[in-house]
Formats: sequence, structure tokens, C-alpha cells
Amino acid sequence: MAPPKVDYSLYLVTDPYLVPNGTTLEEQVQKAIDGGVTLVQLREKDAETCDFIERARAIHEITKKAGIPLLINDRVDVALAIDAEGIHIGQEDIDVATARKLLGPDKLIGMSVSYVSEAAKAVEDGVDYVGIGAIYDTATKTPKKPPIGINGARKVLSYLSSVSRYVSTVAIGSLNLKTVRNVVHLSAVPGRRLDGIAVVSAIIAAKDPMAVSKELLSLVRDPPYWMRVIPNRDVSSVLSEVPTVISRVRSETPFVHNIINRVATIFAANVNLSIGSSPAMSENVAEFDDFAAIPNSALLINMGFGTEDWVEKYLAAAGAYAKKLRPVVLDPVAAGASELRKGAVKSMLNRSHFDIIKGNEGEIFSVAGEASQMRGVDSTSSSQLQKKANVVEALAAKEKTIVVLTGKEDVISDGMTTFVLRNGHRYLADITASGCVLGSIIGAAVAVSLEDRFLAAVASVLLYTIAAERAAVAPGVRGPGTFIAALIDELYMLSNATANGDVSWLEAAKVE
Ligand code: 3NM
Ligand code: MG
Repeated sequence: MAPPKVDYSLYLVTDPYLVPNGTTLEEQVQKAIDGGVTLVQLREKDAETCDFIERARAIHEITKKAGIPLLINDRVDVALAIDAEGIHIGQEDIDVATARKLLGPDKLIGMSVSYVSEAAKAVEDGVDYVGIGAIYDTATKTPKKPPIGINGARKVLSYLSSVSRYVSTVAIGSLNLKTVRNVVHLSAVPGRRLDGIAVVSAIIAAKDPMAVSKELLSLVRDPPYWMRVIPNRDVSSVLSEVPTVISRVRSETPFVHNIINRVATIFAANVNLSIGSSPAMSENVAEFDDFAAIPNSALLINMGFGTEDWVEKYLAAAGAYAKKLRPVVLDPVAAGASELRKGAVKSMLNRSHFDIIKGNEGEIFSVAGEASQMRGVDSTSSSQLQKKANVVEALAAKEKTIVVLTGKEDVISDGMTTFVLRNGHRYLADITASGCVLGSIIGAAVAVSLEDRFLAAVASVLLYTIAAERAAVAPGVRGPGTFIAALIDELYMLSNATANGDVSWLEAAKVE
């Protein structure tokens, strides 16, 4: 069924206490509407009834002139008194049936929900829209329930996509210039996305509500680059583009900011240098913005060390790069190994977007919330490979990312196309940080191939695993130690050969 005509894109909810000094709520609402707000809810938690009605009349004059609906929070009597376009009610307010009886069939009724069970009840009761939240902790309202995160919104949207009546949705709870893009676009499920966002403080407390509203509206409406997935890909056309990516790394010298564990640092920096990229290792929040502003920058977050402040630090770094629309690679090292790590990864995915997520089977399965059968099961069996491909593809689609699962076979997916790559050498399993440094290569590749992140991942894995095959049989290589040096040499030579037009090494690629 087609969505109803109300435009929920940018839903302003008022709060009289957040209006800056020197202005009025009415003025703020007017400026917000001038900036593109599509719907207003008057929310007065402490006003006397006569003051509430008076204010509602004043605000209604403004919204009527703009041709947008005004909803009243909680109070059916106030809504009736001024003939507002509808009401918004919480879980503990008047029941929907009574409200509907009082308001009649044409008024809008919206309800706050946090879970699928509450959404199901609201749908059954006949609401027009649900406000899904709180997505994040907010200072504007004392929360009665823990924040539900992007994943919480996704669960409600999945449920609603299965319901025959179209019930509109907005998300609420700390939606602002920093959070809106991820909440709106990451929460989308097949066939269903948020119709809009509901905002209190980001607009009502703003010095320039018009500018903020304008920007919020474009964040809601314009999908970021990472929402685009290239359809109908085949192995040979992707392979034919691999040399371009590798050459561009050499010619454009992308800046790769590695936040990486101490075991991997020197190896990662050398690997970045060997393929022509420029590594930096920094964990100082004070320089994240400067680094993110470097053209051709990329960030690798390798969660190797579970220090106390890690998640906040990683999110600050990811936020700095996202603001500049620069790519972020996540390596969820040992993601399932402890409760600390499981919680950290969950929290990262609920609050940020990652362009590529790379890990081994245990790590990727843990990120995807799947039980891994890594131990005791032949991971090369075809059913196991199919299972891996399914998990990788579903995770990529859900998180709007490229997933790289490394192992004897590497599995790469953008959520639509999935490749299995079979190059590599067992020495990679005999040295430390071999997985970590692949993250650094992926960072360099995606920095020059933002428009095709799947290709960047395929190029990185092929370069690395074919270099490993060659290094293992290079003159003088007697075991893992000499292999490390030879691997850096081979990366250097293959990268240079590619830049000089010699791509014969790619004939060794085993991709399907
Ligand atoms: N309702 P801000 S959260 C009014 O979870 C309201 O139902 C919520 O304010 C809910 O945009 C909230 O300033 C306050 O974070 C949102
Ligand atoms: Mg209420």
C-alpha cells in the first residue's frame, strides 16, 4: 500500500525549556519551518491547560500558513480545542481507541514505541505512525527504557515491512547532524526505511534553526555513497578493474591512518609503504579531524587491544572520517572472544557505519550474531562454505558494507554479489598479524576506490594472497621468518609491476 500523504521527513517536537535566550518558541518554530521542517508536534509537559491552548493556537497559525500538520502531545482536549491535525501519545497515555473515538477518523494519531511488541499493538490499534526510540540516550527526556540503537529501529522496521497496512515511522532520541545519516540509512531493511526523524534539541536549541533544519532534511533525503550497490557483477569484469585500483594506490599515495594493535604496527606500516600508500599510526583524538581532512585518507580500526576507552576513541575516529565522507575499515579482532569485545562491536555497529568489515570466520560470525562452527568442523566443506557465504552476504546487506571473511577461502560480499577467492599460503597462518595487515591494504585500496568498495576489497585480497604464494617459494625463504620479508618484497614488486602495466601475476587469481 502506498504511504499516506503526510511528509514525515523532518518532524520537529518542541520543548519550551530548550529555547535559547533572546528568542521565543514561536520564532524557533517559524525558522525551522523555513528550513524545511515538514511536521510539528507541540509538546508542553508542565503548561496549564489555558496556556497550552493559547500557545497551540499561536503555533497552529504558523503551521497552517506553511501548510504542514500540527500534532499535540498527549492532550486530546487541546487538539480538539484548536482543531489540530492530530495527537502524539506515549505508551502510558490515553488508549488509541478512545483517542480515535474523540478525534474522528481523519486526525493523525502517532505513538511512541521501542520494541516490536509495542509496534504490533500500535498497528493493531490503528495508529497512523510510530515514533521509534529512544535510539540513543538523550538529555531532553528522562528515559524509561534503555536506548535501542540502530539495530532496535531495524527490528521494528523489519516487523512493519511484514504488515499489510502502511504505518509510517520516525526515529527519535538524540537525532542530530552527527547521528541522522547513520540512523536513517543504516536502519533501512529490504522494502522499508524510516519515513523521517523526530528532533527536539538539535533544532529547538539551535542558534540557527533554519540552517540546521535544512541540513538535517538533506541528510534524511539524500542517501550517502555507501547506500549504492553495483548490480549484476561478474568475476571477469571485476578482475579486469583490479590493476586500476592497485596502480592508483601507487600513483595517488593514499593516507592510511592505522589504529592498530602493537603486535601489528611495524608490519602494517611496512606493508602500506610496500604498495605505495602512506601510513600513520595515531590514537590521539586531537588529530583525528586533521587526518580525516587529508585528501585520499582512509581509517583502519583494528580492535586488537581492549583498552578501557577504546570504543569512544574508535567512534570519535570513525565520526571524524564519516564527516569528511572518507572510508573506514573495521577489523573486529577476536570479536567473540570476550563479553567486552562482543559489547564493543555491538556498540560500534549501533553508532557508526563502516565501509568494509574484515575478519576471520569466528570474528565475522560473531559480528553477525551467528554461532561459528570454526572448531571441529571442516571449514572447506561445501555446506560450510555456503553457510559462510550466506552469513557474509546477509551481514553486508544489513550493515550496508562490504564484508571480507578471510580463511582458507576468502569470501567477499557487498550484500548482492558474493565472490569466493582461493589464493594464499599456509605461512600466512604461521606468522602474527597477517590478517591485521590485510586491513591496512584494504584501507589503501578503498581510499582510491570509494565508488567501488567491493572492487577495492577484491583487489586487496588478491594482491595480498598472490604475493603470499610467490613469497613462499621466493629464493631464500626457509620458513615463516624469511617469508615475512619476502612477502613485503613481493607486495612491492607486484604493485610496481602493475603500475608499469605488467599484470601477468593476476593470472594466478582463483576467484568464483
Ligand atoms: N521522546 P532530542 S526521546 C520526546 O523515546 C522524546 O519516545 C522520546 O529529544 C522517546 O531530539 C525524546 O533532543 C526526546 O534528543 C528527544
Ligand atoms: Mg506522553
